[in-house]
Amino acid sequence: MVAAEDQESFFATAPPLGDAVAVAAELQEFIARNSSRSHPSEGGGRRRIVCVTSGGTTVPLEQRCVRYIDNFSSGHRGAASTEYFLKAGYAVIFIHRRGSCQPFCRFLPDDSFLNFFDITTESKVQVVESHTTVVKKAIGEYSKAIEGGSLLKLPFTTIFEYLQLLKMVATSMSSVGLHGMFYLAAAVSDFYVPWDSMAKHKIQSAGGPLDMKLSQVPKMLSVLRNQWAPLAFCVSFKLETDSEILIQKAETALNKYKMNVVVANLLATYKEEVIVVSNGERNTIRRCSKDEDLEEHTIKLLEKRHSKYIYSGADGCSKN
Ligand code: 9Z3
Repeated sequence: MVAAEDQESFFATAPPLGDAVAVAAELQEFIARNSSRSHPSEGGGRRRIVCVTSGGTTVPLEQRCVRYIDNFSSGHRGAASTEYFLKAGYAVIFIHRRGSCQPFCRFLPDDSFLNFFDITTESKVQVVESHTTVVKKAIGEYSKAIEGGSLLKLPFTTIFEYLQLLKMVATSMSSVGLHGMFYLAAAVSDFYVPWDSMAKHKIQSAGGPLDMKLSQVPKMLSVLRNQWAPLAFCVSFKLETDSEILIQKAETALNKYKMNVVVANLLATYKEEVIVVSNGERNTIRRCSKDEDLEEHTIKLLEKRHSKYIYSGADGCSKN
């Protein structure tokens, strides 16, 4: 259990989000507009809203930050999952690390971006013929999501920004009830330097080796489940490097934080395979070829589980 004081002190001492008022207004508007729509899949009902978190959080070592600790995540999982949630009719709040992989941009090359363009004879720039189809498709799908008001993107960099955004989204989504989902794919720091004990200026090397004690980041999953959005369908991720402990750790998270589903993955194989762990069930999802997205199958399975959860009033797919 999270000690309530740890959680309160985290938020009380964190540097406040610069644009909190604007973000809160944007969120309220997004949630109100989407909840008044109907869900396009079979059975209809209220529009479902999912909060997808994506990318790694940083832990600054200095208030005027020169150095920071980072977490492993490109944001690919979250970006791909967002595309499949949109396809399934969900409205998506995409809380993502600044600069990480974005929905509908996964195909863009990291280091040869300019190879996508040509200067035409009229001195205009255009996408090269061989990439036109894929770029057109991506622009079409992205514009549909943005213009249709189904995708809201909220960026973070630090663990402080991430947890404040998650809290803001979760408390705003409590009105969505059973139709809300959290899909927590972001790689979240376990250890951090509390803001009030952090060096104000760049740590100097003249003082010799750095001896630093990190505090534990309060586990917010149980707060999310118990206080912020108690009715939402909650999916968290468990990343391990040791296959011997993966499932046991996923099951512990499932029970301890009362998640509906924990998606377990290993660093060595996370692009090829995930194990979807829920109360009494384990489903291994493997991709057959590199052209296939693991997330397509994962989101289909989660959509079905979420439907069952909604139609049985949360009991059919027990909160554990
Ligand atoms: C994951 O396990 C994601 O699947 C990956 C995706 C980060 C591996 P990429 O963004 O990678 O496609 O490059 N995310 C959760 C990692 C995490 O921090 N989980 C915590 C834990 O394992 C629980 S919230 O303790």
